[in-house]
Amino acid sequence: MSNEVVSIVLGGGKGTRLYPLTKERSKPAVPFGGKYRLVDIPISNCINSNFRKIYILTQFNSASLHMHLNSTYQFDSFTKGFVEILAAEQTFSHSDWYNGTADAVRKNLAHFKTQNAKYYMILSGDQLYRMDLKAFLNEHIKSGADISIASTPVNRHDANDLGILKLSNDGTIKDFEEKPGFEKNIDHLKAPQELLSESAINEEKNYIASMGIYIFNADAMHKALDNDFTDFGKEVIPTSIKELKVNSYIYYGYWEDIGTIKSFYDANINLASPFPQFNLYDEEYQIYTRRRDLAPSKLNSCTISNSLSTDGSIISNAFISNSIIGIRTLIETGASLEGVYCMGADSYETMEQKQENEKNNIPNIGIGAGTVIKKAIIDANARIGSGCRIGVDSLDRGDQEHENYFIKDGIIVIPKNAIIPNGTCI
Ligand code: ADQ
Ligand code: ADP
Repeated sequence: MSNEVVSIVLGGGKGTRLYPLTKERSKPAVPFGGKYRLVDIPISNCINSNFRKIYILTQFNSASLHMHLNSTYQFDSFTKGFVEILAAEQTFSHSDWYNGTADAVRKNLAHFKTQNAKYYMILSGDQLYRMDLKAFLNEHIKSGADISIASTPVNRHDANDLGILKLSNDGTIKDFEEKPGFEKNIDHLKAPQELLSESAINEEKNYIASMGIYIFNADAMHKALDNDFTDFGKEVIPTSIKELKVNSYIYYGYWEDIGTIKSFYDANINLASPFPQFNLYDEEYQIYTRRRDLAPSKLNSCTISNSLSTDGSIISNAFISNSIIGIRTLIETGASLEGVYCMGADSYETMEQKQENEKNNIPNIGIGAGTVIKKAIIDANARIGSGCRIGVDSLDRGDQEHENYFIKDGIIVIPKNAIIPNGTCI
């Protein structure tokens, strides 16, 4: 059965919501959890469910995405698995970008058809969850539906920017409203109580929202895209509900959209809390990533609480709380980090490079001595000088864009390769 499924990960539109993290890389390649990349989450869900024919649709194919996927996901020659990037800019017949999710899938149908799949599993590239996709497929087959939508109970507030399903008592979808907003009365979309779990009822999660994860029978997909619809949520799903049998599969586990700077930051920092909502330590259902063979982290006289420190870091005399220290992060003596996601570095600088930096008055890659940082994302290879104060003194946390830093939703983002001179205050 596993070979009959082609999984398609929607790897991002223009990447504006996660900008500037997507400034120099495609969204699936954005580092997550100190050592992973966003794309590792949907791919791990597929692999753990034994679905190994995986395509990643992305607007542009960054070198780091390519390297990451090539060096991480190699299946042995006895399985028919692959992870392949289909980037908009690379196709021969279409040089333009994908105009939405449905357009992205349609433009690649020729590739998918070569697999003779019976089912297409469409996954979103910016969500944090751990789901048994095989159970989802089994339910889809059992229901006899043409299309199944994975869904989850949400409250009225969260219903605002999600696709809301109106279910009949047998779980069939009768109506669908994409992102109803706050103002509209959507009482008529409330789920039948008998379909909801007790905890959902107690938490007033009365609406069933689409998780943007779909299973299509192959012929239903070909039919549903035989038009010029550009988007699944806005057009394909609402139309299919009228013409095909569309079912809902209700999932009750943790599921979070991490497609904005705020949700991305919160989800990362939450991983470091004592009882995180998403467990990275589940060996049965692990999240895979590139095996790097880096040296252990070296922690010299540090005070560290509620934080994750990943491989290859060297941290001296630092105070770190509620933070994630990504691979190869170098933190100099006396630095203090609170609520910081530090993505780390692609490589260590040599002695010669450091001497050259000094000559040119450029800080080394990492965090300089005595620097204090609060509530920030420090992207890869950033050079933060010594004695800087970032997010400590300034009260203005309104959205801003500067050459070397951005503020979005109150979170300071230092972009990849940025240079922050000694003594800078942000
Ligand atoms: P959104 O997540 O807002 O809502 P969309 O912007 O279409 O929908 O994104 C879905 C996924 O596709 C994301 O991972 C996104 O990055 C990616 N994507 C967007 N445009 C793309 C493109 N041109 N090429 C490739 N990938 C692209 C959807 C549904 C809602 C549902 C929510 C759940 O429409 O009904 O409730 O997901 O998060
Ligand atoms: P990152 O997670 O930032 O990509 P990696 O640990 O994967 O870092 O790789 C570190 C560096 O090694 C990358 O910047 C890249 O230049 C290089 N690298 C990784 N994989 C390959 C590869 N397959 N071929 C060539 N260079 C690679």
